[in-house]
Amino acid sequence: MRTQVGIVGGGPAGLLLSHLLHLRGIESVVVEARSRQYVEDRVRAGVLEQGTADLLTETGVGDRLKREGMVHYGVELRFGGRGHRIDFKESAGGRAIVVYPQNKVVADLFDARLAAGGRIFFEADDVSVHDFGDASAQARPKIRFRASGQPQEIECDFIAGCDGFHGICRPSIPGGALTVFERIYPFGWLGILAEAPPSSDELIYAYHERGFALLSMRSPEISRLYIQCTPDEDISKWPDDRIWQELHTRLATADGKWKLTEGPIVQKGVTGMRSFVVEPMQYGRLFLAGDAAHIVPPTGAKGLNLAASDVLVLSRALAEFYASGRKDLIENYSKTCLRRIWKAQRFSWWMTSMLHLFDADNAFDRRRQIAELDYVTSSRAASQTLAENYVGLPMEPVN
Ligand code: RFL
Ligand code: PHB
Repeated sequence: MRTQVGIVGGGPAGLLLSHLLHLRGIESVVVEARSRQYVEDRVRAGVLEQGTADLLTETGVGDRLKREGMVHYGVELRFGGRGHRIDFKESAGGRAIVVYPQNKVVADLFDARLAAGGRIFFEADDVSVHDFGDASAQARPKIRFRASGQPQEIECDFIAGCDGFHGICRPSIPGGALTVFERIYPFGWLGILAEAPPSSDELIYAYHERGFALLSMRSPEISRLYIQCTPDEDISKWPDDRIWQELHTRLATADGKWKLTEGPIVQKGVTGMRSFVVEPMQYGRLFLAGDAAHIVPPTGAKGLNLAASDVLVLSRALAEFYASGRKDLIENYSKTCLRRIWKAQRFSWWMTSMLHLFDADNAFDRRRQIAELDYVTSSRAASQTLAENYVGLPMEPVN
């Protein structure tokens, strides 16, 4: 089988890339290791930057997002038993975030691709990539895999590695061609999905001496909540009652007036936290995008948004190549993306460092964190910095 762009991975990055390429008249085939159901049921991100939401809307996959997405013009930082609102209207030029779950983004993209006759292989086994190394060579890149037990080969002009952090594309690039920048944090998040109306209209990021807690949501009926835990926390030690108890403690206000609404917990899991970037994000005719190239700790809510900006840059570079033969945008793909990625890395690291307990015995660090939170919530300049980054820097770097 032949196509222009072979895409490994049918998560948000791969599907959005396929969709954007289609709108520019470029053919692609998506090869996904899992079933559609599995990908759609995976509980992941919840926050879209304004730019990501606009991109989905402008490219025709925003109908449900418009109906069901919850537009938020602020977030709360809670510490010392008090809430402090960061107002995006005032601090981020009226821009906002949209709370809309990643699984719905993925489902909307699947629907759009399949309705437009897009080709997606699900449950592909033994996926491998070949002949992508030399951008000027005659041999065309290939994706090989097995689907329903049958060997398949896709020959293409370019391969997009959108197969997430544990995918095969990044490790297929010869050792020595890539440099890894990484930081692993000494904690993780225990996340739950609960059938309980969110106890706040906006997200609450809470700093507490027992550790960080986050109140988020998926819909007016479903809450998404997280607590800081150890990176290898044993979930079996966390019966529902213990989770609620910890959430009540960490989110409590000093006046006792704020109430956390409980409900049946329908999903729970532990996520490790890391910051990771690989440079460059391309090798010959293989381009890495999304989590395949970088990971951020979830505190800044940036992962999905970075996946979207990567594939926007890549789709424009490929469109320019096919339209005019211009290669400079493709050659600069990694450089263009990395400018935005490093700013999101910085922001995610900063939010993480400000809000988590690193070392319970380090009183200096805790005083410093409180001072930082106090500063961010009382200085106009500092709250503006948080707001501007949280709602999202421009999707493509501005010179
Ligand atoms: P994905 O979503 O991991 O998709 C990769 C796809 O590739 C498939 N795959 C393969 N396919 C073929 N062959 C192989 N060998 C393959 N290996 C893997 C996988 O099955 C999968 O379908 O990466 P992508 O597309 O780059 O998207 C990235 C986002 O999923 C990720 O950055 C976000 O979920 C991160 N994230 C958040 N991002 C936000 O922007 N806002 C948030 O609020 C937010 N919250 C979160 C998050 C991630 C979390 N976890 C679980 C890590 C909260 C959490 C708890
Ligand atoms: C979520 O709703 O899952 C979520 C929200 C904000 C974050 C991370 C995750 O920073």
